[in-house]
Amino acid sequence: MTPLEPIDETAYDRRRLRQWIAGEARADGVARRDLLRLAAAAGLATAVPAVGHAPRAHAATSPGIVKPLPDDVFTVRGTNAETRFDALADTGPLTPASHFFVRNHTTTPRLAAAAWRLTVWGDGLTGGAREFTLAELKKLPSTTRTAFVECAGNGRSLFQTQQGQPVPGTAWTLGAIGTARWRGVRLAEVLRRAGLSRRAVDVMPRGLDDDYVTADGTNLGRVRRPLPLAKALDDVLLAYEMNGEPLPPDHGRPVRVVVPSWVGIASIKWVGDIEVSTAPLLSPWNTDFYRLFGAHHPAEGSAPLTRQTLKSAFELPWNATLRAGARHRLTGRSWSGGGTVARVDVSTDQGATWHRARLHDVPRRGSWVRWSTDWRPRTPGPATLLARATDTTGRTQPPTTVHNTQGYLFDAVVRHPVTVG
Ligand SMILES: Nc1nc2c(c(=O)[nH]1)N[C@H]1C(S)=C(S)[C@@H](COP(=O)(O)O)O[C@H]1N2
Ligand SMILES: [Mo]
Repeated sequence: MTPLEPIDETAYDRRRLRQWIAGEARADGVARRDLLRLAAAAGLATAVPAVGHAPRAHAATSPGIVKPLPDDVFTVRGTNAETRFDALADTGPLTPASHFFVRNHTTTPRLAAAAWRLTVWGDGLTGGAREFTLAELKKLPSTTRTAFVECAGNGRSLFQTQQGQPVPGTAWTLGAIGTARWRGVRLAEVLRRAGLSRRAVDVMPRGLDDDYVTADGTNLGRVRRPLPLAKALDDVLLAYEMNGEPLPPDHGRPVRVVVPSWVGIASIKWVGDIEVSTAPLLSPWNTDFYRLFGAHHPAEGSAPLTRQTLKSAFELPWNATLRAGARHRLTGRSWSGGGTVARVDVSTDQGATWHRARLHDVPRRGSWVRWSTDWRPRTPGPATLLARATDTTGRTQPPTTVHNTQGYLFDAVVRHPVTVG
């Protein structure tokens, strides 16, 4: 297959909008207000509401998650389960499925692998639709990749607790991330076998879980989000194994998409079909959600989110008690969707002085690094721990994150409270 030129994302997005304006985009399930907003982004509409429509957390009584969610590992938040960062201290670079966070828009479906089919379809194929069974996918050349999956809203609650900016949505602390070794077939391989047209620009994987209905009763259909072809052909996997085991039900059994370094929503679980299109595709997950809205962003919203940002976390509970006069080994992790982590600095004195932490992993793209530093606190009382990562693109975690209405991509240095007792 001929390698494609890397695509400039800004130019790509502009082209996507132009095509949409020309009436070419398919927009099932996209509310009219979002289409208006996109039109405004291209400078074509005059009066357009500038306020982002923020989704509210849905009221779920049962999480709909299959695996056990012990209290010492998870915090249940609606239909989702957040990993406690202190519980990762016992794990290596790979997060066992027993500890991996779950983000479900609805509930985990129980799909029989033998009956499952992947349908690849759309006008971006040279022939008709093509179906693959799981057995067929497993016969194709396999690829194994270590990659984190992280929710774009990871760290969202810190907008409120650290910056006094309330934002709606799941109130994650820092545990909406896990790293696994995914095995599967490259999406590029499957698209090639399905007969990819040179005119294709977007692919849209869609999940087999239930339709997502917002709190105000709008049915947005099944979870789906378009992916530019350049990324789809680069490092995206259709994964059927996680850490050497068949995918667990909660993480997409039998097959999920894994989009390394990108916001978690791109990594569609329980994938049932993939549309391949010669026109840009839209879904609420790239128009209404997963863009930045608010006073500091374009009135029509930012471009759809792609790469994750830069973060660090201590493997300690919030308000942990550390004995005065003793030497403590502080451990944590840092990760970046942009480059690899180049260094991590830790401060125990409100940022007056910083000490370089020891890195325990070779930094790799799409993964995290574990780090540690020693601390002997002297004075009993409250203290704050800060960890600040710098990545190979030269970015360093800032003191504050620019607000956005849906609380995505929090990247500021987190003020982790502890008590010296
Ligand atoms: N079909 C489907 N895919 C999905 C979701 C979903 O609800 N349904 N949630 C997405 C979101 S928002 C995230 S952050 C990741 C979470 O993956 P995990 O539950 O395996 O940790 O899956 C993504 N893929
Ligand atoms: Mo997410």
